Amino acid sequence: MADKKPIVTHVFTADPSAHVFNGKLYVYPSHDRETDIKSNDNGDQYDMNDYHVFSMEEVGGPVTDHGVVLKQDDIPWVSKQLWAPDAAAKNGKFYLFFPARDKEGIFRVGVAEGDKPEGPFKADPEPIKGSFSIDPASFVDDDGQAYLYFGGLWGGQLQHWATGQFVTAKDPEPTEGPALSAKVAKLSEDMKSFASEVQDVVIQDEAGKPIDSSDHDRRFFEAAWCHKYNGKYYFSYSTGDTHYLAYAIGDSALGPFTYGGRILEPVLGWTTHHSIAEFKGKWYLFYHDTSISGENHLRCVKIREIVYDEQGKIHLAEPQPK
Ligand code: FUB
Repeated sequence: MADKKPIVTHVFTADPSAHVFNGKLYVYPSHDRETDIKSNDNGDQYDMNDYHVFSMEEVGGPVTDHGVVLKQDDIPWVSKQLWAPDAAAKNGKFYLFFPARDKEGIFRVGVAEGDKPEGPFKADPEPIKGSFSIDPASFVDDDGQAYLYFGGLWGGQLQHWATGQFVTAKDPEPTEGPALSAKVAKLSEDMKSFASEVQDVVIQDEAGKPIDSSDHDRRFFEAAWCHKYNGKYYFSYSTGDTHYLAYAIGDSALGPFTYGGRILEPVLGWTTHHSIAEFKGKWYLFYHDTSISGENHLRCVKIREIVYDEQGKIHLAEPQPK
């Protein structure tokens, strides 16, 4: 079985967040670009400065590039690095959530509003109050309550927020005890602020013990996503330096979530990042790899079908090529 083709090849795309709006499938990715910045564990080479939106009527059909829908120059608080975004719809408006470094170099999450799923989007002049770190992922529950998940280790700075304040330290990711957690907060009705305290997304093992920080095959690293299947909440994420996409299942959008397994084995390239969405009766995994460029920071988005077994476990519909 040959590997999947990228959804587009005329620009580099990564970190795909997929949603179905008005019967069409929309993908909100990062827009990777060439840079002279040297690669490092801080992710300085991921030096993106705008977003495109893509849409399609069918998986595998033609993909429309809606062009630049938001750019760094139009966001007053941003200094650099427009990383992995997500989108949401509420009350007839569309919202783009995005992480970027502020003028002090600290990652925050911003929000931009638009009238159409394909944008354009206008950013609020300040980041969401109380937001920090990277990789925002929104989830609007059946009762209309919206949530924002976020967080990412290493270059994503989550380890600097263990005390609730930004603390500079050389390598503060813990090596024992419970792993650092992704974060989640309820969003306000207008989607522009947090309507609850920021709390930990706790991932536990089958015995109810939080995943340990030494367990790099299962601990949260970055790329949070939440979706609902069959009344259960699925929190999925990247394990970072072990390069898996993993998931955990819970009874509430706020968790706790019990580790359920892996969705995807390592892809070409260091990062792995995804979203999951249902479209026309099938479920899909949206992910990226570096198959076009061979460079970690120049990625391309792909789509694979996933299926659920009777226990609610996630499987790829077709095996992943080695
Ligand atoms: O695209 C920049 C960063 O790389 C994302 O924020 C992470 O999830 C990783 O994919």
